Amino acid sequence: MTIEEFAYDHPDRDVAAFKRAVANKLIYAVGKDPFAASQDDWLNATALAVRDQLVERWMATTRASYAQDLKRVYYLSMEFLIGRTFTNALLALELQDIVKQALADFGVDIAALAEREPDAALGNGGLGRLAACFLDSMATLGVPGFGYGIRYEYGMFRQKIVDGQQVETPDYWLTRGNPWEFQRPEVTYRVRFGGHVQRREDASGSGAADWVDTHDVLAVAYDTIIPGYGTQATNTLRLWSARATEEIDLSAFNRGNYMQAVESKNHSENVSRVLYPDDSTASGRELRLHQEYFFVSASVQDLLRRYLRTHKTFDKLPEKVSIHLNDTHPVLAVPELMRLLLDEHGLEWDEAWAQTQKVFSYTNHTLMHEALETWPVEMMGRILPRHLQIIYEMNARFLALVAQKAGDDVELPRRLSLVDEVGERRVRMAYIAVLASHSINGVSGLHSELMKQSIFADFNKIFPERFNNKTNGVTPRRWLAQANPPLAALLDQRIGRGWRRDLTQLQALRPMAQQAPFVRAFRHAKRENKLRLANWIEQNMGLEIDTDAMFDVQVKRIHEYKRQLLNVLHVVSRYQRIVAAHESGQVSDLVPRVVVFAGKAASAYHAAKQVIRLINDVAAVVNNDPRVGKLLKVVFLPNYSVSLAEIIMPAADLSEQISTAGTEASGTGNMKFALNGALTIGTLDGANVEMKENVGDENIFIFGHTTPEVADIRTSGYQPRSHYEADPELRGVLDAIRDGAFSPGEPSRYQGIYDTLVNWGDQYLLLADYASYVATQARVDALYRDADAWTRMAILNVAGMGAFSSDRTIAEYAHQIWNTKPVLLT
Ligand code: T68
Repeated sequence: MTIEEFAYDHPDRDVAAFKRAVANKLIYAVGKDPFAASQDDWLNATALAVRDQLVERWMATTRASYAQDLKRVYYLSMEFLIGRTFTNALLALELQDIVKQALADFGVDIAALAEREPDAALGNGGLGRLAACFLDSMATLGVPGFGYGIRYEYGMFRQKIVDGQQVETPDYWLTRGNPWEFQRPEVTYRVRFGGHVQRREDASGSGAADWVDTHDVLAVAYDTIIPGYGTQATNTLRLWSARATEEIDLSAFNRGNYMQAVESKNHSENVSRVLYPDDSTASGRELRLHQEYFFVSASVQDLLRRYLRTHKTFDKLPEKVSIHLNDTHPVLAVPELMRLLLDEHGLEWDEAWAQTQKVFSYTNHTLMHEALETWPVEMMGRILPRHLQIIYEMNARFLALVAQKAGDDVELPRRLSLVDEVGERRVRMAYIAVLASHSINGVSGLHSELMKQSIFADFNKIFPERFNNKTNGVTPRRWLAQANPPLAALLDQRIGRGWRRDLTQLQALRPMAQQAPFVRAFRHAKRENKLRLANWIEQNMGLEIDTDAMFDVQVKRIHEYKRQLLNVLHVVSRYQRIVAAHESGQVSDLVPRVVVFAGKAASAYHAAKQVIRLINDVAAVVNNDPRVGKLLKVVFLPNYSVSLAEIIMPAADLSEQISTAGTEASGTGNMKFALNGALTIGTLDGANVEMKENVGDENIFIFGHTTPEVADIRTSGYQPRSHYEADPELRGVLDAIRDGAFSPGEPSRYQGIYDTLVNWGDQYLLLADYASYVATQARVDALYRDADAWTRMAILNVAGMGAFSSDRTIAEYAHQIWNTKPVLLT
């Protein structure tokens, strides 16, 4: 029997067949008697049965892409924030109903099972989640793509809130096994560190060298199938796990030092142990450099091996291989490819460099100076001596070229050098990315412009043709079809099912905003989603909330530039108004709101942790003040994650996207909210600008200073006190925070926040945007009072979100950067 016959003999596409498949997995793969099986056993068995069906597609796709000799895209990313896989796989296979029924026949509730699956939280935030949406879109569009990353044993930390403060606990997500991955012990590469470089004896001037006396770690592949939606096409996410080259250090063992023998093994395997939980900051730790090199070395070795299976020379490398750098974290892939071409495959420098430049492309995700990665020359020379040499050589050749173009600008070579010579010498990773890539993109129109004007201004003069924009997007499968069943069902009924693969079909909703029955049905769907979140909050936090109140939501990493603190100031102003009205015998005319926050702070980021604490302190006071009643509730949902976002996004009425203009590269939460029928209050920052263009100026609440205005305030000298003094309400808010109104046990707790905002002037100009923010919030209230007008606007937001599918983004990458063709499947 051929594999096809075997596979298609067991299509498992009816309930009875699927039940047999699950029972088989439970007994023979999980090893459990159905009578003794736990929920987790059922989940694993069902996942394995579902996975079988993906495997068939996977093999067909792999075979087709070899047969068609297609160009492959390798998406290198330190982070893939996938979340759960079970429901997503069912959606891709259109198996929800069959699996639900099959499990029900066994007395197992599919929803409860799905809840047991841990999130694969192998990322911090936007950058990692974007990579996950991109994998989904690449598979859906048939782009032959591989994600390459690290199989962290510990993902993003779990956040607990203890006495109002963030406490981090480890996320050992593999405890109960991972039924979705295939371990590939035969796909193992040696990754070398340390040692020193010897000029190769026989290498007369070719530049090749030998890297010797290294300390080595093995990289073992683990593959996860990434299914496309509405296609047989699948892709692969290949994550590397570190293994020691020897199980134990024999010499230590023979000396009788067992502990030391095991320690060295542990040391090697630490490389893939834990995700760095620092978002938007460069962390200078040595282990991070090891991680970066570990995964790019394994990935580049792997993709070269795949290429060499069907090619004898490297002439066609750029025709068959595209390597995309998701931010600078994988930039060492550049000197690694050069090293392999020069030292292992004997190419001359010019030839190797020409191919390298055609292969690489790079996405920048931040302009913040503190987030731009640099590594001390000393450290790089110690850990990666050969790579440092190659970087020096790249730099010397580049600066020779720059010198020709510099003219009177004698400072230009210093500014453009790959090595920052000021103070401790450091390698500028972003500059290597720009120099080695044929395409450099930002992630929103505004961000891409600012990128050319600021951090890469000099490069933009030399290589203007390399710079471009690719506005981010989100996958409609997870962020609408899966997360929002009530709205998805309504859309299916009114505009058909095609939006899952072509999000622009949402346009058809526009006229329906004027149809009363549709408006009612849309509001009904929103209400169901609000109830789901309210239930979650009641069950997990014991807090009862009113689903008629406006759900005003800000969920994202906690960072000063994102200005959760501005939101808190507004919350406190509402609280004070409610109390003042109450004290004077009136009832406030404010619209009832539930203000929801969620997000993690980097463990060492004190200012962000203080914001979390303040939110919780404010919540404790507001939620327990009998004068407030239903008019205001403040909720900080602990442990924000992909699966929690799937509950939150559909339930929001108002989406807070309030970063200082010019700081948020794009944002993707902004898109998820609007796609699920929330209205946005936001600054003209990141992709908010393009959302406004797509939904119409009148359907979004824009406030605050623009990017050029922010720059003007900064150059002319920001005067926060003038805002404080001019606005009595703002003063009341800040004084209350300063004087311990929300921290009575420790009145000075928030003196620092006050000083930063009022006396020192924070970098993100909170007070400069306060008046405009609060005035705009009043307009939001006014609209919410007219439920039909609000819902009409929400519908128009959904209708305008077609452009923000990650399918559109990936189609642009594929056509304009990677130049790949889709796989054809019969
Ligand atoms: C985010 N960046 C941007 N960085 O902030 C966001 N950084 O505007 C954008 O929408 C998103 O990328 C996708 O383009 C990040 O999320 C990180 O997570 C990060 C992680 C490690 C080191 C530095």
